[in-house]
This record gives sequence, C-alpha cells and structure tokens, in this order.
Amino acid sequence: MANAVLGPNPIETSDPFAGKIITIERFILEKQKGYPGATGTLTNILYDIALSAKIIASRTTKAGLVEILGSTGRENVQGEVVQKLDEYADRILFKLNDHTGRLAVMASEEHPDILPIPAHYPTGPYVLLFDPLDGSSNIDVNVSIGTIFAIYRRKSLEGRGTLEDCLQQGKDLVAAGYVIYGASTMLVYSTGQGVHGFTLDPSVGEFLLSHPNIEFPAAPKYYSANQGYELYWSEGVRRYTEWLQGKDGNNKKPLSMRYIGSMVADFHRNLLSGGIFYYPGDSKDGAMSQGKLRLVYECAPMAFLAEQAGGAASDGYQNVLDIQPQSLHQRIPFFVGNKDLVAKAEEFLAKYDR
Ligand code: AHM
Ligand code: MG
Repeated sequence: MANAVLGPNPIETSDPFAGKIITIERFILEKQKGYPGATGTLTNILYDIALSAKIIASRTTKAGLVEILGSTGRENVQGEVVQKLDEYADRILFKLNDHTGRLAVMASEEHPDILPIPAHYPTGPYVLLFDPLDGSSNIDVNVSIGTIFAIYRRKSLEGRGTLEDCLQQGKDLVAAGYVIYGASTMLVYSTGQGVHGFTLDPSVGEFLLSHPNIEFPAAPKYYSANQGYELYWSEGVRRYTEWLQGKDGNNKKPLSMRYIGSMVADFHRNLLSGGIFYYPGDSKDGAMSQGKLRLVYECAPMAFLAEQAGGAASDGYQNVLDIQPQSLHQRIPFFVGNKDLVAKAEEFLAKYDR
C-alpha cells in the first residue's frame, strides 16, 4: 500500500533494481565472452586482484587502530607484529597470485627487483606489476590511497618470467586498473573495452558495477599538481599552469585546482569530473629531475585507463604508452587527463622547454 509521506511500501513493491545488480565476477565473465578464444586465465587474475582489494580494504579502514590496540606499538592484540600498511598490501597481492599458475613473474613498487614465482609453483602466461599502496604519505592522516595494477602477456617463452617480461611498453598492456580506498572502496579497470568502475558494498562484501563505461567529461573542471614546487618547475610547466588558471588571457575557461597528493584519488576525481593531473620534472635537488612517478607501476597503467576513457597521457613530449621502459623503477614526468589538456601541455613544453 502506498503511503503519502513515505511513498510505496518497499516490501509490497518489486525492487526496481532487482536483477540489475551486477557483481564484478559476473561482469568480467560477460566481458570474457567477447573473446572467443579466451581461456579464463585473465578473468581469474582479475578475480584474484578484486579479492586482494577486499582484503586490503578491510585493513585500510582500520588504519591507526591496530597501533592503538597493540600492546607495544609494534604488536597488535593477537600478538602479531604490526605491519606497515603498504608492506601488508604488497604481501597480500603477491601471496594471492604466486601459486595460481597464471603468472610468469610479478614486480612491485615496494621491491627493487622482479618477484619470481616461487620454484614449487607452476608459471603461466601473464605478468603482473603493481604499486600496492600508492599515496602512502596519506595513510597516517586518513586520506584516500590506492592500489595500481598492470597486466601484460609474458614475452619469454617458458620457465620463470624475466625482467624483460616486466619492461614492456604500455601499449602492450592487456589490462590495467586501480583500487581507491576512500569514502567507499572502488575498483576501476579496463581490458581494452572501455573503463568500468565497481563499488565495494561492505555489507555483502562484493564489488558491484556502479560506473559502467566511464569517459572523461568533455568540459574539464580541475587541474591537479603540487604547486608548492612551482619554483622548481621548467618555464613550460609554469606557463602551462598559468594558462590553466586563465592568467595568460588565452584560456577563457580557467580550471579549479584540487590536489590530494594520492595519484589514484587525484586521477579518479579528474576521470569523473574532467581535468588534468601532472607531476612534472623539477629542480628541487639540483638538476631537472624526471619527476616522481614510476613508469611501469604508476604511469603506464593510468595512461592505459586514460586512453580507454577518451583521455591521454604524456611525459610532456610523447605518449606514455609508447615509452619503452629501461628499468623497473624508471621515473617520468607525467601529464594525464582530458586529451586537449594533455595536448596543450605538450604545446607549452615544446615551445618553452625544448
Ligand atoms: P608513493 O608511491 O611513494 O606513494 O608516491 C607517489 C605519490 C602519488 O600518489 C602522488 O601523486 C605523489 O606521490 C605526491 O607527491 P608529492 O607529495 O611530492 O606531491
Ligand atoms: Mg606509488
């Protein structure tokens, strides 16, 4: 019976969303049907990452508490040694993927070298690279952080994977994505068929499709950069920033500034609202640097997502997806977001910094 104040009685009315709740498992499986020869291996890696994300999320929401409950500050109530959250996330991702026979090798931003699959486990056709907890300076102050992942096909033909398997161009990515641990936990990924976002419903412990086919809005709202370093930026980057702000008189639609200092969160906001995130080179430590962000763990996967969402990513001069990594922890200047804003950055750098 309808109630004038409360509206239809939810018990008597059929749920308009019934049958439309799409879990990440169902979605990934549906997408797999688009690849007739698919064996399900990639699908299963994505499940394993989603599971890792749930486990990491359950810990990030308790960040700080473990120490409070711990007796010595380094031990929690169960007597376990308290691990730093980024070490914990790193371990979960490795452990959930090391024994499945789906991967040839892994690499993590937390480790200097590649992470071989242990000798007693079988290997498989894919390569997984991850930044287990990006934005780690934000952990202690309860600000959003994220996990970034990148999946390639192995290049080596057999046995344990190699460094070369991990040093592939972003354009060869098979899948990439991130998890953001924020007001809610979201997993956003692409296998080259658009970008899709899932929100974790903590009451049922499932990622549910909440943002299908995400694209950068045509009219961007924000620019995001650590302007505290402006003094150390190149002339091109400084002038580009003035253009974004409308200061040089040529941009009639100045943008607002938002900077969290967690790239996943900054990227996510700009993906949904339109904008550009950049972390350029700077001369803080003397000579002009290559910025802070790492090509294989942070920039390439985000560039892949950006392109899939109708945006772009550049190091200021070329498409990030075309850069051949030379080493695992190589850093590059990074500009990512709406296509025209990235092109504009390249225009300024070509004019003033070449
Ligand atoms: P991390 O991998 O050590 O966490 O560093 C990467 C993070 C990014 O998430 C963020 O964009 C950047 O560092 C912030 O750096 P800064 O504090 O210099 O602005
Ligand atoms: Mg990082």
